[in-house]
Formats: sequence, structure tokens, C-alpha cells
Amino acid sequence: VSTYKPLCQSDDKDSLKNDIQRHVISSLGNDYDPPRPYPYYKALAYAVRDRMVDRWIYTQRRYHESKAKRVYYLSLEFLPGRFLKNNIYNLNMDQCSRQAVAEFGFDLEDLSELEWDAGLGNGGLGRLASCFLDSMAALQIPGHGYGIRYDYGIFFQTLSNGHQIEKCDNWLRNGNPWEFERPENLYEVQFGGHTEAYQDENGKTSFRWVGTDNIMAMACDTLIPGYDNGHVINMRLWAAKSSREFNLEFFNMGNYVGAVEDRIHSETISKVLYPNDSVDQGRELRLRQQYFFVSATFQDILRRHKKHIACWSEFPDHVAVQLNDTHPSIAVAEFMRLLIDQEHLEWNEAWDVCVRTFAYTNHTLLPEALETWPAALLGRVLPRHMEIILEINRHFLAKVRQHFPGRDDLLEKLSIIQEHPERRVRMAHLAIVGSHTVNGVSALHSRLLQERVFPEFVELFPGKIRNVTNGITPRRWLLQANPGLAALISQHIGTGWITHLDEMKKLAPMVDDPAFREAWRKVKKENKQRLLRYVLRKTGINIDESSLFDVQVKRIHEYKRQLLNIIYVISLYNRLRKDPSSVTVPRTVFFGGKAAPSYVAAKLVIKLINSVAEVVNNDQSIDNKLKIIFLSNYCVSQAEKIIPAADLSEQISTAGMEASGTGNMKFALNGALTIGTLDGANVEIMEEVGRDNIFIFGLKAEEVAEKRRSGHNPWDCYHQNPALRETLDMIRDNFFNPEEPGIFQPLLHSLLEGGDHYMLLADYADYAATQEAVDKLYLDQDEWTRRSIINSINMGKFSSDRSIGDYARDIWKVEPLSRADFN
Ligand code: DL6
Repeated sequence: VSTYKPLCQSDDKDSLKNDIQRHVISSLGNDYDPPRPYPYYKALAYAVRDRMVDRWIYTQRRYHESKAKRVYYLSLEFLPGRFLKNNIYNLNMDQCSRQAVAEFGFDLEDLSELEWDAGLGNGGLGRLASCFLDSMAALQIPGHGYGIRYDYGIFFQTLSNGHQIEKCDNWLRNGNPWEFERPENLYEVQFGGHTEAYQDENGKTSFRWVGTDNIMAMACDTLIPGYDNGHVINMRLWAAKSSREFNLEFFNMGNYVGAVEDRIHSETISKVLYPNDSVDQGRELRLRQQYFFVSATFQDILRRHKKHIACWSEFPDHVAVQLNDTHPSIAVAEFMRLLIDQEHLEWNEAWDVCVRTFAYTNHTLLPEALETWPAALLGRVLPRHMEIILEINRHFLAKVRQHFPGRDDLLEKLSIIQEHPERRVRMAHLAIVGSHTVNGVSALHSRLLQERVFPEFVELFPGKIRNVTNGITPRRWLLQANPGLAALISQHIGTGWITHLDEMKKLAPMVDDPAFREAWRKVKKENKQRLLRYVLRKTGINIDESSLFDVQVKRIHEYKRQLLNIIYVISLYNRLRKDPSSVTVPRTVFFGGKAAPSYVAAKLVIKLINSVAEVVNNDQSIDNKLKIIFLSNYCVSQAEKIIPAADLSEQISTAGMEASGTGNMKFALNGALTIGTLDGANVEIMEEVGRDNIFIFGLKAEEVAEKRRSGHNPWDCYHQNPALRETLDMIRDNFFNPEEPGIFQPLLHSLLEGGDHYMLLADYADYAATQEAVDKLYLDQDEWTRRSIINSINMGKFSSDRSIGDYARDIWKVEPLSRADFN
């Protein structure tokens, strides 16, 4: 039993005030008087971090002593957003922090606005990883996050004449008070070179990887506290540093500048996050990033566990590794290399350890997002891994032959190596073959993975592919983002919901209480006012607070169909232009999201939204009944302002294309009603809230597939729907872009001539009719509020605590540490 006693700085207001001033002086080298916001923000962050370090050291000791099995969550992306308020809430220091900074003349909200978002991810996948770390800490699961500490995260989006402009996200410009850099904690990562065979001392042929260029990985640790439980886990991100030996060679040759250039070159590995969402661009630097973080992570994991295991076969009883998408899947080959070349295990023994260690989460059905690497590139950058992958494939194809005798067509289909048109390594196949469990992220997505993408794998490995529906942390997405609603909920049912979101159901009787509904509406109104002030500051546009706040914020992608939304908005504008009284519900339609810099169609959608906004927002004739707001640089901290204020959540992807979505969960939890297709987790949201409390429209996944097979003629939709035709004609005739004629032609072309792959026109009529049903309901505010409450209180299933509980029990087989250890 640990004799360690946490130092436990006291969490009261006065000691916090002392610590803040001490940090202003000793950590920041400033005078604490007069108080200035930025140093005080940073000093508060240091004081909060002090309180986490204690608990983290204690948590590590408990892991060590209990010999608990640990989970390693490997992700090329984490999207934490801001840390300050999140950490303060999770440490239950909310009251005392507010008071402490108030006594220095500050407001906690204002100080927290000074923090730059940590945007080390593209969107849903990275944000999910951050929610999962929060839940691991909340559930006291012995866990570690591993990733890359990019110097530049997701680009900063600005708009110029309605076009997206990307600026670099220099998030570390002012330092990072949350992180511990550990220059003493370095691992060497090899690249390139070649392999050679040699005879070991027993005369056995072994292989080694030599002649490599080496780069160092330095650990940067960010602590992630559990909610009010003393448990703190670590997100370890690797920063690339030049290899010391490599530099030395240059120095010895008197080439000082060459040595420095080499250093700069080495460090580019962790320079920048690839800003692609759901597309695989196959760039060499990206492969290097993947291997860089996997190699450092495995050295770290083995250092921690090697000395405590009696034999390698017990390693998977101590360690579970989750691969967040295929991005870290080179880990399968790396672990095999370590076991065979360094630990000298036999192939079968090593393979058994490997498969029992890994599990893989798939996040996409889009074929263009399934990663493959040219075999020639992989062979050049990681020659030993390429050999190992070929050997894994040889063993695997032997199994396929045995299982499906005479089915040579399947060999080609299932092989880890794709032969045509170019030899490539299919990383998803490597991850499936090398893992004991594979999961999709919503019930529909997992079923489609089984039926459409990997049916032969299902037959070969029955039970291996299963589902774990995504979730979101209620700490950030309700407690912190929506303090008004959180307080109202806690006032009626206590605070148990914060860690047991199912308890929100206790509010069910309140749905019929008019006073409660009134209080619920009041919170929404205040949140709308807060957003309205933000929009006014950011854009200068005044919004009607009683208008319906209709929101679509997420990455801009054709399958997410922001284009469908704006086409409907244009039709609404047309109705207003003809007769303002025909539209009974004023709307403010919000858009936000980044397009991948090379994704031309998505960038054009941004431009179209802004061009339409420019015309609509300046048209005095429509009685202020419609406003369109594109909020630039959508990010986690902006989402925290937008989501609590939304009335309507747009989740309108083409059915069968959105793996899960997690924004859909955040909106519903905050009382927005969803208009959506039966796609991703929308299906399960509908099951939880009831068919009557969600606006579902459009083709189902099977119908989309059928329509694509049987032939869909978008011109039929165009001719049959006068409002749609009018809208498309306006775009064609440059109504919104007289000074840049023709720029939207590619969008129209993809709809009408290109086959409407995303079924926008096929779903349009149903979408428009459903939007009218939305208006009708909105006129009955009391009924709207009832449904809003029903949505929110039935989101228990979508807590990331439930997701992590599922992973821990069904996949990782890890037990939470007992609460008594920490309190
Ligand atoms: O699972 C998290 C998130 C899902 O909610 C989204 O539906 C899905 O699009 C996203 N997937 C990706 C794919 N990236 N890759 N590969 O970001 O994952």
C-alpha cells in the first residue's frame, strides 16, 4: 500500500490567491500588482496544474502498486479545446476560483477567453479522443493517451470576401502552461536504412535494421483530471527533436550550419497537423508522423511493463492498446518487430501476443478515407516493417486459403497488399488482422461495416467486428458549456447526472410542469442572448433573439450536405421576397466549419453560404425574418458558445455516410431538436428520444444504395419541384455573385450533371416539408419546450462514460481502480 501522501495544496480561495500571485512572480517573472489579465490567466493555470500534479503522482503510484491492467489510447489527433474551466470544474474548484479571481478584479469567463484552443485534431475523431480521456479519468480506468504534440494544430480559418483563408495556428506562441516538457525523456526513432540478416549467439538467423536516420521523440505531458475523484491521467504527446549523434557528425566535420539545418529538418516531423478530414492524402511526412509516435509510444510502454512481466504471453493481461482509426496501425508491425528482432520470440508466439494486445476502431465508411500506403514508400521509409507486413500477410493468406478453399478471388480482396493499379498496403486490413476486436462507432455504422465493407472478414473472424456507439463528456458539454441548464437540472435532481448521465431521466415528471418548462425556456433564452452578443462582436450583425436558431456546425464536406441546407435557405428567402407574411417563424441560420485546404467543392460551399448571406442579410424587404451567419474558425471553444443556444440541430448527412456524429449528441443534450436523416448515431438518438421528438427525413441507407444502383435522375427532382428549380436557377444565373459570374457552376454540375452522388436533390422535397413541420412546432413554444426537455433528459446513452464503460468491459477487459483509493 502506498505510503505516499498527496501534498494536496489546499483548494480554498485564499491559498489559491496566494498561489496565483506566487506564480505571477516566480513562474512568469512579473509583478503581481497591478493585476493584468494575461499573467493572471497563466498564473491561475499554473496554480490549477499544481493541484493536478499531486493527484497525478498519486494516481500513478496506485496504478503501479495495484498492478492494474492499463489502456493505451493511440491517436494521431486530440482536440481538447481549452483546459482552464474544464480542469477547474473537474477539480471542483469552480466556486473558489471564481471568488479568487474576482478579488483580483477579474471574471473567470474573461480569463478563460485568453486561452488559445488546443486544436490538435480535425474534428469528430480528435474530439472523441479527448472526450474518451475525460471519461477514462472520470471512471478511474488506468489509462494513457498518446499522440503528437504538433507545433501547429488545425489551421485558423478567416474569411476574405466569403472565401476561406487558412492561417497557421501558432497555439504555442505564448507558451503552454498546462504541459510538462520532459527533455530528459527522449526516445530514438529510426527511419530509412536497410535490414540485414545475422546469426545470433545460438546460431539462429535474426534480422536487424541498420543504417538509419534517427530522430528523437521528446515527451510532453498534459494532465487530464477525472471529475471530482482525485484520479488524474496523462496525455503524452511526442515532439520531434534532432538526434544528438547525427548532429555530432556534422559538428565534427566543422559543418555548424549543416548541423542546425539537420536539426530543423528533423523537427519538421511534429511541425503540423494534416488538415484533412476523411480523405487519405498519402504523404510521406504523414507516414513518418505515424511511425514516429508509434515507435516512441511502444518504447515507452515496454519500458514501463517489461520488467514486471514473467513472460511475454502475459503482456496482454497487463496492456490493452486501442488504435484510433488506422493512423497508428503501423504499431502492429512495430510491435512484431520489437518482439521478434529485439526480444527474439518465435513468429507464432509474437503474433499471439500482438493480436491479444490490439483493438482497432474504424471511423469511416468512405472508401477515400481508408488509408493505404504505396509499398515502395513504406519499404523505403520502414524497410523492416515492410518485410514484417509481407510475412504477416503470408500467414494470413494461408488462413484465408484454408477457410475458403478454391476462392482465389477472396485472396485478392482480403489481402493486406493491394496489387493494382499499384502495390499498396491496406492499413485497415493490417489493423483488422492484427487486432482481437474491431469496432464501428454507431449501430448503423457497425452494421454497414459488417455487411458492406468487410463481410469476408466477418465470416473469417466471427464476432471480431462489433459496435461501440460514440459518446460525449457531459462535463464539458453540459456542466461547463451550459452552466444555466446544469444549475437548473441539479436544482431538481442533484448532481449525480454529471457522472451518471442516465439520471437525467429523473426529470421526466418535470416535463409536464409549466414552471419547469418556463425555467428551461429562460435558460435557452439567456444562452441565445449570450451567442447573440458574441455574433455582434464578431460580425457586427444584429440577430433577433426570438428567431429560431437553426445550426449546422461541423467540418464542411459534401456528404454532410451544407449545400442542401443553404439551398433550402434560398428557397425560404424566395418565399419571403414574394410575401414576408407567408413565413411565420423568423430564422437565424448558423453555419460554421472548416474545409480541407485542398477540398475545392467544400470551399465553394463556404463561398456560396457567404454570398447568399451577403444578399439576404442586407435585404430590408424581408422584415428581418431571415439571417444567415457563417461563424469563422469553428473550434471547440466556439462550439461551447453555439451549442447551448441552438433550437434546431442540422444532422443531414446522406444516409450511410456519417459514421456516427457526436455534434448530434451535444446539441440534443443541450435541448436542441434535431432535423436529421437516419444516419450514424441519429438512428440511436431517435430510439432514445422517440420518433415524435425528432424531425427525421430523407432516404434511408439502403434506399440510397438502391437508388444509386437503379439510377437516380436529378433532373426529375429539378423539374418536379418549382421552388427547388427556382433556387438552382438563381445560383446558375449568378444572383448571389454578379461580380464573380460562374463560380458556383461546379456545385450545380455535381448536382445535375454529375449524378447527385450525395442525393441532395433526391432528399430535397422531404427536407423542405420537414422544415415546415419544424416551423409549425416552433409556433407552439410550450410543446417545443416539452420536446426539448425530452431530448435532453434521454441522452444518457450518449455519455462517453457509457462508451468507455463498454470498451473497458467488452474490449480492454480492464477494471476501474476503486474509488476508495482516491478519496
Ligand atoms: O467517431 C468519431 C467521428 C464520427 O463521429 C464521424 O461521424 C466520422 O466522420 C469521424 N471520422 C473521421 C474519419 N477520419 N478518418 N479516417 O474523422 O469520426
